[in-house]
Amino acid sequence: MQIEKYTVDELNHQQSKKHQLRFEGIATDINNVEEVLQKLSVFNIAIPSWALGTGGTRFGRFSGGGEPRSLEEKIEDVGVIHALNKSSNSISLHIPWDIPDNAAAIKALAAQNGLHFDAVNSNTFQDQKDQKLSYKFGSLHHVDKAVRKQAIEHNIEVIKYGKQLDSKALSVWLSDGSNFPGQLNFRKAFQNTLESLQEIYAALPDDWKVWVEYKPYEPNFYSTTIGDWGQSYLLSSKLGPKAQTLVDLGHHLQGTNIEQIVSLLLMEGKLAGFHFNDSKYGDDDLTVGSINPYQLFLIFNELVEGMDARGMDHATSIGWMIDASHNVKDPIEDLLQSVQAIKIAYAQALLVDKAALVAAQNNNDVALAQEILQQAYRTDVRSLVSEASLRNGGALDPIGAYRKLNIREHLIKERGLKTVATGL
Ligand code: PSV
Ligand code: MN
Repeated sequence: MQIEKYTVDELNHQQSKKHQLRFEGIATDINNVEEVLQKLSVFNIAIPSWALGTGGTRFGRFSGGGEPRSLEEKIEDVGVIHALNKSSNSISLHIPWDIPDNAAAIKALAAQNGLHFDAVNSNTFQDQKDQKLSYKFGSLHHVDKAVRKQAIEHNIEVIKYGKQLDSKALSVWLSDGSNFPGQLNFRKAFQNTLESLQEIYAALPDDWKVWVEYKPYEPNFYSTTIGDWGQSYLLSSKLGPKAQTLVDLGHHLQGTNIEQIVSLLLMEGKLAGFHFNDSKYGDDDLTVGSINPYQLFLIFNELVEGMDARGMDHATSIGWMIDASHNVKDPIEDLLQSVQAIKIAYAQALLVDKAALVAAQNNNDVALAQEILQQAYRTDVRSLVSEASLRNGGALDPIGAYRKLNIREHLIKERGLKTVATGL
């Protein structure tokens, strides 16, 4: 379904007085407001093709209605998100869940919706119907060379699909690991993974990257072969300049200082980008900013500082993506909320008084350093995010607009109540 721009404009018009008052209130307080707005307006966050349907747990799945039944409908849903927030101009495909059989037609449909293709993701954590060898005991780290070969070939095939769509990165997450002590020789598992990744690396086009994601546990509960950022960094360093480490916010043990990891990876030029989500216990895949928005702000504070230190373009030099699962919410609403949360954290990080912070750090003025960060974090920047969206032709209040335009009801009418999207 396509959203007519005039319907969004009408809604904006109804809210414009209230917005203007709020925006002017904050704009006078910020020296570089135009620069902040400009940065916000070019900042986009990719949507994963697997997050547009209702997720589930191992205990069950409760369908939401009107879910996309095909890759085409997933692209249309991302088109809806982008039409409302003007901040989600790309989609990331998971293969084989979303194989673009007719790449030219898929690309044309995406372009019609103002979208392009972000990283392509391989999948060697599940067995597919016609697959010869099983990944029950892993894929790229497997003890059997034939299984490793099959997984390598799959990744090379994913690159082939990505090339057809003008993607520029292959994103690899392995569930490889062990469930019990003694099951695995850690060193051999690591070496096998490295050698397999080297073969995949050799198949990358010159202008591509491979993003190596890490995760401490699940589905394996004793060890994961790429379990943390150190292991991923070791692999990406050994692989070469086209390999980098991908940070999924849910892939850390409780209490991990993610902002410090991000800062050091950025310093080394090894930060591939993000899978954004939020969590209270583990890989909960909850809406970004729903549990710990302060941590999200602290991560963005390191990102802005670190990227500026290296002269990097905030919007384009690393990959920004959501990786979440929506078990009880409407996936489109959840994704709209996540994008808003990311933009809010980014806007707050842009407001940090950097010179004052550096001075406070150099003077060991701990209290002042905290005050400076919290001054930015406690600023209500929502009207800045709205203003950026408005100037881009989006909605002042994307979620409100989604509801007022009855989009889910339209989708249910068009697709039916009991549709199921591919993915987890
Ligand atoms: C694994 O938990 C993960 O975060 C990886 O990024 C997968 O590709 C994605 O979720 C979808 O299952
Ligand atoms: Mn992920």
